Amino acid sequence: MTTDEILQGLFDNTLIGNAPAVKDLTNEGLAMGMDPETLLYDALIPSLEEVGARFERGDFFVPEMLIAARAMQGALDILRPLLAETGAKPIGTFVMGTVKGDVHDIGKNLVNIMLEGAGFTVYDLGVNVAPEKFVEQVQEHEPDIVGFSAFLTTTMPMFKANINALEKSGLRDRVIVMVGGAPVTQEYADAVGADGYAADASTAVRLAKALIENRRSAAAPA
Ligand code: B1M
Repeated sequence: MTTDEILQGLFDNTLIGNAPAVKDLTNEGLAMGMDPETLLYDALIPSLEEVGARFERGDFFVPEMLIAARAMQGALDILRPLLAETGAKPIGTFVMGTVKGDVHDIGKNLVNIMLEGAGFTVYDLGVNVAPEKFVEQVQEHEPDIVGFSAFLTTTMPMFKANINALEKSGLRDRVIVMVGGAPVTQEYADAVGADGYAADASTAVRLAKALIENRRSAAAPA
């Protein structure tokens, strides 16, 4: 098989939710020396984008989205240790979750993988996380950053609800707030009062490092 055939096979089989084929092709691509990020960004993510486009057109329904997502998760299980570089020095702590009302977790999981690889300790609260749970976990872990992920325009307002809950508990000034997810924009992040927004996992890692550095240098004695 050529590398192009691996990428095409991954795209096609994710699209139809053929999880065993996606796993086999992922392993085969890696055995051929293909870069894990190439498999991810040139085949798996574009395939889920196509799933979304078909859902919007009414060609796909929720079950098709679900089996495509499961096929993608299988590939991610294989790619996870490879995407997370090892040996990075501890940089900071992150509490992360998908907001209340939202069960999309693939994007969040990818961000977590990259954060862990860059040396962050990540506490993943999972999906459908209520504001009270974020508050409780921020209190418990005292992270540098709390991250909210949302994939639905109807759940994005939970960013503001979460920030309000942090404010009410007196925690807002003690933690950096980052937001992200497919429908989120910088403008929206600014409007709800988040400290940072990233469109993808690599940008999220770069931004998280920069925000922590800024905060630490602002707190350091002159
Ligand atoms: Co859903 N879904 N879904 N879905 N689904 C979308 C999001 C949708 C855009 C599809 C479409 O219409 N084109 C649409 C939302 C429309 C809108 O709100 N405007 C939609 C809908 C409508 C729904 C339901 C309402 C459908 C229904 O029931 N009628 C329903 C809602 C369920 C709920 O949450 N309450 C639903 C359900 C599902 C499934 C459960 C079937 C499944 C999710 C499975 C899972 O996640 N375990 C699913 C899927 C798979 C999708 C699509 C096809 C793919 C999403 C995905 O995982 N993409 C999606 C279409 C799309 O997004 N184009 C769709 C891959 C991922 C890697 O995406 O955005 O590149 P990407 O991730 C980036 C960034 O987002 C960023 O980094 C990631 C990695 O680089 N990022 C952050 C993410 N979080 C971040 C946090 C950060 C920083 C960056 O800091 C904290």
